[in-house]
Amino acid sequence: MTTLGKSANEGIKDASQYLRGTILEGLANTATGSLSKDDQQLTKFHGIYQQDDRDIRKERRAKKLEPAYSFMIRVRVPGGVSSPQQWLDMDRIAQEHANGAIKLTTRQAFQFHGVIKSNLKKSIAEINEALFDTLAACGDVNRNVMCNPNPMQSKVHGEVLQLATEISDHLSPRTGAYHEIWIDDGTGEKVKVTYDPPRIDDIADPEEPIYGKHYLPRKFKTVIAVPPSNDVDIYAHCLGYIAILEGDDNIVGYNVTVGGGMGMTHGNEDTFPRLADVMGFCTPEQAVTVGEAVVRVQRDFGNRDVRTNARLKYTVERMGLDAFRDEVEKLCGFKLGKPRDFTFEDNGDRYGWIEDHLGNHHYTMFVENGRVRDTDDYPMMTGLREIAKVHEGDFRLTANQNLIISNISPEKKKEIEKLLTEYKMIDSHERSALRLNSMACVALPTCGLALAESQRYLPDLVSELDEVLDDAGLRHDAITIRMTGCPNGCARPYIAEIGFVGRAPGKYNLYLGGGFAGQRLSKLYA
Ligand code: SRM
Ligand code: SF4
Repeated sequence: MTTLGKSANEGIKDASQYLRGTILEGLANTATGSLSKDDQQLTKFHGIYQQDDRDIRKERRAKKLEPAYSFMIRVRVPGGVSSPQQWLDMDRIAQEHANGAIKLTTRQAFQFHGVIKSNLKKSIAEINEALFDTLAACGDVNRNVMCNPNPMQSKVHGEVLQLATEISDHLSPRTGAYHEIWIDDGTGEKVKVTYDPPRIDDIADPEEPIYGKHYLPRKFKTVIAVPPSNDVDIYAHCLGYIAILEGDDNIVGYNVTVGGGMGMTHGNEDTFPRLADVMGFCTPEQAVTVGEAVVRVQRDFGNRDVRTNARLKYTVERMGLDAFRDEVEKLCGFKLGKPRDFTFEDNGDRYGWIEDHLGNHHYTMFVENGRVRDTDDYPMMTGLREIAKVHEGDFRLTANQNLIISNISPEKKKEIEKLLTEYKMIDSHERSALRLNSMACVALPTCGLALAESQRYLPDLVSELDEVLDDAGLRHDAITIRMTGCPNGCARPYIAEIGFVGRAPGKYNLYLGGGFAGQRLSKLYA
């Protein structure tokens, strides 16, 4: 059992009755569009953030109105895979309950913005009816598990996707709070949530056998990479698995990485981005147990007093990799193997058409900053809806905020191609290589932490840089460029070749020199 840490969030978790708080009462209060301060922390565990439209904050204040509150909902999509029906459901929820757009995030998830309080419950219920959920999409728990969306090796993709789903299920919170609050089963009775039992037998808390009532000290992120692609940016995450292959498609195990993270605070030298370390090797059968052990070590050794130093990267930095590995091995009851050789070549996506060994086709399209919406000259959202109506394969969200229309049979290819052409998506990747390797976080107007613009500004900056690149003959040279509206690093700017990090409106720190495969941190240049 963890002891109560000094950081304010620890007290909120402690008093929350396993993430219930007073969320139900807050939803019923129609006098305000907001929830109480403590409940705002708790709803994160349910995949929900309270926000307000920052573009009109001043105007509302002048009129003595409360801020224009609404909520962001993050949908958990293990491995980023969605069926066409699920795509249609997300599209409908965006139109009916949110601001009409879908955001594909840097962690292979869907986000809806602008959901008002009275629409929250039906949105979450409909997301669950679509067989997705939002539990643990945010909060101090293991979040959406990412994996390489690899369209080329379908057997390998199948295996890593299965592992991503298993880890995601296994590390999900067990509390019945989510179902009680958001999903009425009509009986008025508390919903009993059952999952597979923990693999490590030290159950201190029957309600939350893996996490305990204080959950983790901070957010926790897991990814699976398949070399030579590092599209999931494994070095930026708490826990990672690097698939080790023998032959073309035989996964013999995984190198396990720990301790990556991007977030820092301007002016606080105790906070910093950190690349993950390779800790050892495990077999496919051991992978979930190792994940659970890493979570438990972070649960017990992470810093619960100072929240800015609570991420796993600081735990690994403080303990040292060897001591951390010792604790993990103690819990696992077996030793990790020596890491195997691997090589990453890049962290970008492979655009355009690819045919796999089964003869199926996959189309990776560029979605600038993950913003799926219709504009006057680019009806992308409508086009994807029309494709989803006839598509029989799946959609895969990439960790670079792009989209793969996947598993298109040879018979269906012409029909999909026609729709891609009709809705102007067929040449989505006919852009400069700089733009194709660009990424920006949401920032203004919804993100409460943004210090500067990001997704609304980077496209214009890239247009200006394109002219410089054209003059230099570099239009087709892939260079990663990423922008964030604050130092939290949601678009992983510190491992891009060019990174812009917001300091204040119109002001950015410029970082240069990250590795093309996401394997090296950049340096502050100006
Ligand atoms: Fe993030 C907080 C958006 C990926 C590091 N992030 C936020 C919040 C929720 C702001 C808040 O706390 O109020 C942002 C909501 C903005 C909005 O209006 O939607 C936000 N983060 C995003 C997304 C949507 C950016 C995007 O444009 O795609 C990404 C959602 C991913 C997902 O589906 O789960 C997103 N955030 C990341 C990443 C990238 C990654 O994980 O690969 C990072 C850096 C890696 C890491 O975790 O170190 C990241 N977000 C943060 C941090 C800093 C954490 C830290 O260690 O200090 C915060 C702030 C916090 O946690 O206190 C944050
Ligand atoms: Fe908001 Fe900062 Fe994340 Fe951008 S990097 S979405 S500004 S928290």
